[in-house]
Amino acid sequence: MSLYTRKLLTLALIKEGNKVLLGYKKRGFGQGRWNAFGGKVEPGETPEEGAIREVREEACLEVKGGMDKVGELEFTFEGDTVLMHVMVFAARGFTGTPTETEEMRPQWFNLENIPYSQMWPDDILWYPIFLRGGKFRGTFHFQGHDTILSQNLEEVEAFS
Ligand code: 6U4
Repeated sequence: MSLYTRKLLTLALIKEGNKVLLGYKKRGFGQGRWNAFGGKVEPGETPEEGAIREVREEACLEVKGGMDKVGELEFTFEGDTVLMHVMVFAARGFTGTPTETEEMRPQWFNLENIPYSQMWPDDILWYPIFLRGGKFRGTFHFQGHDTILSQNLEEVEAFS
């Protein structure tokens, strides 16, 4: 029996040409970092629906054509019984103009200028897989929010 309480979360990646859209998180979990968009999956919605809703709420964009599942991540934190199970999706398309909300300040970044030093420390490990069109599965155990104590990351062909 696992001692962890699993929480299902989403992370939505928006890429267009040689740019990715990140949001500067103004409050909540990951505050002060450039994050992808996402949050808790609500009762009655699928993870993909949850990711689409978060993009709408946090970036003011409407996802078009659905999303592809590109990653599956698990995060645990030393001394904490919560396991964050994060399903990572990439938007196939979108409409609208990224607009600042109470929670996030969206900004486009060139792929050569992704601000990894101001992102979660695991991001620099898996973004390159996503950016070359791959899929990934990873687990990261943190001490605080800055130090990865142990990790496992693999590129996968598909999700079972
Ligand atoms: P509310 O709904 O305001 O209480 P909030 O504090 O905004 O929640 P939450 O829990 O809804 O945060 O979502 C946390 C978000 O952070 C999810 O999209 C997953 C993402 N996330 C968590 N750990 C991460 C990590 N190590 N690397 C990363 N994203 C992470 O890139």
